Amino acid sequence: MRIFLSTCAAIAVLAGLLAVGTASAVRADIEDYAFSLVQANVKQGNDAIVAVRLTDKRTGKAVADAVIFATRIDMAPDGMATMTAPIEALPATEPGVYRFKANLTMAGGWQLSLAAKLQGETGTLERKLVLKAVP
Ligand SMILES: [Cu+2]
Repeated sequence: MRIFLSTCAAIAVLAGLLAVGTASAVRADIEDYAFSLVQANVKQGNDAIVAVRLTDKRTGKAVADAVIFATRIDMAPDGMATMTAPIEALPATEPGVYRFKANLTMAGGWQLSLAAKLQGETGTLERKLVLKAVP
């Protein structure tokens, strides 16, 4: 009985360690990447181009070949969270830089919501970036 109990305890401790190790590894992976705006100000209009850079924070290097979705762009920064605009992906012209075309009809602050799937990483990287449309 005593042996049985201690074996169970050992297994429980081991399982706990494994669970903790897995959870922190997953979180560390996706948190190692960052989005940044190539330009914080973009020209207001139908064909506003928004470019974001995806980098690996551990190396500072650009990350190409990620699948990025611009899930939403809205004017939440200017108190107009319900004011959205159409946005579509454009072909990349530089590795690690992801470009979108948006119909930014109004000058002011816009919040871009991004979701990314990275090769070899579990989970989805979700970030929001604030840019400014200028006349
Ligand atoms: Cu607005």
